[in-house]
Amino acid sequence: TSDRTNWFRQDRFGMFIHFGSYSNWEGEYRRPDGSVCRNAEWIKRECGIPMDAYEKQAATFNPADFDAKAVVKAAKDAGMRYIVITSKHHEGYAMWPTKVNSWNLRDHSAFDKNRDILAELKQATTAAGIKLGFYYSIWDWHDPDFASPTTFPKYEQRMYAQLKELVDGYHPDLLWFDGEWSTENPHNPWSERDGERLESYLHGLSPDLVVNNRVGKRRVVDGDYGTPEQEIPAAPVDGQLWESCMTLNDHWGYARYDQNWKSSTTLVRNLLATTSRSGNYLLNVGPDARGRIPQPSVDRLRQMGDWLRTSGQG
Ligand code: FUL
Repeated sequence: TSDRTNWFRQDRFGMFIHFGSYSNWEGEYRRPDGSVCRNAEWIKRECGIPMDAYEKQAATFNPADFDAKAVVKAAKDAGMRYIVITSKHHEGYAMWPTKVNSWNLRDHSAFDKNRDILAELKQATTAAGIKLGFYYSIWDWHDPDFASPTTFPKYEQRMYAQLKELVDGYHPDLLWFDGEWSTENPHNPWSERDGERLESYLHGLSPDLVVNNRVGKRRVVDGDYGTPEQEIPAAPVDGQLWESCMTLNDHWGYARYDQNWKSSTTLVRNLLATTSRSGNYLLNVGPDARGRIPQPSVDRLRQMGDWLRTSGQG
């Protein structure tokens, strides 16, 4: 319904957070032969890291400096009114204490077992009066049942169970799906029916959930809104709601070596270009291995907020 998207149509500007066990690599993998391979949230695949080495690295992940209040403050200072954080990226690692498997931040890390960063973010966003959404990748590199047609239904059941945990346990306002385009998926690709089934399951759990179009096949009828990536479309498609997601530098996840930051002038221009075409702008930050948003990102968010406030747009 359009009621469900009321807040989304008004709120316009959000913070995307790419944070996972990949963040612990900080963008660099030293191969056994000494050469260095660079990437961010795709490091496992793009650098061909064997699963045992990847798991070993995740076991040392300790984002002790993750500070939900500071994250929410950075978002609010920028004029952002919602946050979407990766609850599970393609690597399959859950950022909450899922009971579905042990490949998660509580059971497979060096992080404080009493902490739950999604719960902390929920509390901080609620206190600040802003919305919270979760990114969830349908594609999963870790679950052995994902890539075979005979076992895929077992994976799908676990995916449904994880999504129920997220919706019932954290009451997100939005779910941001991704990875439906995987060519490894035995449904090859994820079908319209898969998307429709998942969407109605989720709305059965929570009718108010806003869902992006990557839940299905990115048709206008899939989910509530379109998801152009790293681009600002000239015009909306068939009156569809849309949200353009974009990086602050050249990566979504943290990459220590990437200092190619967009200027705040460019960022404000992008925000205005997007909102003037009735789109939302979802601007990304990638916390480092300790869970801190890089200072150049914080600075730029603040500068955007300063501009919005002095120009009376905030
Ligand atoms: C893509 C992903 O493959 C990227 O890693 C990133 O999450 C982007 C927003 O969506 O599909």
